Amino acid sequence: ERKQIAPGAVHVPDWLDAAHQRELLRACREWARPPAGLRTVRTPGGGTMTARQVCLGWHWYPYAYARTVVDGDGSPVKPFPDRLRELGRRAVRDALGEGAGQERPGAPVSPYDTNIAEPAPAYDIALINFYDADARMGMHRDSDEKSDAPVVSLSLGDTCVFRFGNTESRGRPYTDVELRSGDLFVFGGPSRLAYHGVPKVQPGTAPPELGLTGRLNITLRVSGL
Ligand code: MD5
Ligand code: FE
Repeated sequence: ERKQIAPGAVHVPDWLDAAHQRELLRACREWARPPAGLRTVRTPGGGTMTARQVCLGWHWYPYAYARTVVDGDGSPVKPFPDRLRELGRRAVRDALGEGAGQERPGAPVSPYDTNIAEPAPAYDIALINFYDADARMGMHRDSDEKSDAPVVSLSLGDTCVFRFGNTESRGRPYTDVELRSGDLFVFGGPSRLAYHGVPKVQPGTAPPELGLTGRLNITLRVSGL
């Protein structure tokens, strides 16, 4: 089942089955271990994000990317695994359709074959956000990537209210969508730079057999770097 929430924003409930959810959770727990493990993100204004984060491939810190954990233990960031690159490609294909994301809009066609556009760049960043019952994410836009490739979002554990807004302001109009364990959301095209946030996590709603308290969200991105 695919639900288009806005142009380029597609929700695919239950994309990951129980076994794949367990496997992804196990990997996320492994990546969360030091060095370059789970950290609390501090914003330049002195604030603290309530969702804690792990990065793979490139390290995100407000508001740029680096190769080392510049705002943490200083370690090199963990590599971006091949299987997440493959997962990103499949997610875009399933959400947006065959061929979507395979071409870069506006890219020059190859000088060797006049009909074939250059391939889209591959997913090379994962940001993994760990939400406990009280964690939130304020309305923001993801504009630190130098690529307009769609962002792939995977949810595990507790259900949350995800607020999908507009490109003009943090306020209305917005649409609230419940994201559950195993759901896929792909944000591309005109939705890539929309404001969005997580106003609420619903404690105790995770599938009991998953063995996760709280919520975890994995985003796959193309750095363009
Ligand atoms: C989350 N994470 O549930 C969300 C899911 C983040 C973040 O927002 O920055 O880590 S990803 C949501 C997203 C990404 C790019 C574009 C849009 C939404 N959008 O246009 O709404 O932890
Ligand atoms: Fe975001």
